[in-house]
Amino acid sequence: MTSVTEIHSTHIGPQTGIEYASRDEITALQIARAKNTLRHAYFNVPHYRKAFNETGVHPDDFRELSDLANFPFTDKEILRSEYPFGMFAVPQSQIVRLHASSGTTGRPTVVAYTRNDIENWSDLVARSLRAGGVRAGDKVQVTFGYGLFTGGLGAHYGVEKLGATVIPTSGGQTERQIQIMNDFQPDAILGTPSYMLTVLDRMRADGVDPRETSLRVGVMGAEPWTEGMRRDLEDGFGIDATDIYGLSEVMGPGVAQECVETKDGLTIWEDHFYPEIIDPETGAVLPDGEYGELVLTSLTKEAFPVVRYRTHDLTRILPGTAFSMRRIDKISARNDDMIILRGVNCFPSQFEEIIVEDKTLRPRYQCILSKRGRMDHLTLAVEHAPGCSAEDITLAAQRLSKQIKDRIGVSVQVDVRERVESGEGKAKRLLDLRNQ
Ligand code: DLL
Repeated sequence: MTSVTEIHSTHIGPQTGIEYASRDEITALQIARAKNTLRHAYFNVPHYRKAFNETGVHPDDFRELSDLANFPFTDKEILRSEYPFGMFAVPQSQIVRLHASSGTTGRPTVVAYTRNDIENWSDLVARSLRAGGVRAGDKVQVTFGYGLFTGGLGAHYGVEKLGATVIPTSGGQTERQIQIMNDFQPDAILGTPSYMLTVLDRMRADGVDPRETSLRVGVMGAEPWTEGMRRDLEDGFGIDATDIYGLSEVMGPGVAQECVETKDGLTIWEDHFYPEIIDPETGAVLPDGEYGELVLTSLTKEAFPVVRYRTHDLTRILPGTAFSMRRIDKISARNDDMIILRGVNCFPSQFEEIIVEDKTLRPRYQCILSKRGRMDHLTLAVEHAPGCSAEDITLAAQRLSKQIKDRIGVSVQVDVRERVESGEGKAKRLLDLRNQ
């Protein structure tokens, strides 16, 4: 059994863990582990064997990390077509857990974990939370949903592994969350940034000062959020808020995490994942520093290895700062959330950046795409702050549409409302009604 002191010596205090290893050591580890993963996938998952054979590559062709570019991509469509268990690389008797990601359409993707996979995942979430400012001995309220979604249980095991106390409230029931926060006095809270905003607003509406809670840090993720949203949450609760990234297909939360001391992007835990950035159009691998789509290869997963999984998340790779492992920039968008309005490409996060600057507005918003004749039409529904007059609302709408026109170059219809439902888990920022 790993004791709390051992966790301390690995992830805390002396900088001796793998996160601080030299680049050469990390590269050597990645080569050895990527080779194992390619062999494991090829010999145990029919899809990978077929795809490698069709591309004319074999795991033995892999000698250095750049060779990975010769291997085929994997995407969500492939995982869906193998629904439910076709991509598993071990017999079912070795699988201790299943999760699934709902996806917006059709079949979910089902992912599996062996006991070792759960151990590694818990270690990585513990490492992430530590980097994000949570400490052994803290009480941690987990508001990510528990169930097939990886957020709740993934965070839960990591909190325990860190040696902290988990308060598994799961998502929703905001009044109860606030009551528990008041009674149990947590030091840290984990959840989606949009839900954290809901909690903040509810406290204010109930006359509770959110800066008076026991909270010191928040570790938030599962959806894109801007620096402006971070400022709102940090100032609102009087906490440090850091960003946690992950996706079910690659593991769940804890693939990358922002460091509380630097808040300068998220360190990718490169001992377990190999990142590439590609041009989403051509599939070509781009050099570090250039923006594109993040592609991830798992390096240690047993039950569900993934080779060159296309995340659709847009970012760039940056050199390490707090750790020797490389970072990714905060993910501001997914390429499937891109809105093209009369030829101009834009993302919901660009609207968010403008919304958070206006104190009359709340960063609770939704982009609604519809058809006006043959043209695409975008309505931006945004919530206003409490206590606004009709005139305040009209002026705020005018300011916002002008700012959007000036800064992004598109015309949108702004609809300032008292409420915009963004859900209790991940906020759905884009509603596409064009085919209805
Ligand atoms: O959202 C896992 C997770 C849970 C991550 C809790 C962090 C915290 P999925 O439901 O499979 O898994 O969704 C994965 O969510 O490809 C991104 O588009 C988005 N996403 C996750 N974290 C972030 C983040 C979980 N920090 C998809 N910033 C990913 C931006 C994020 N987008």
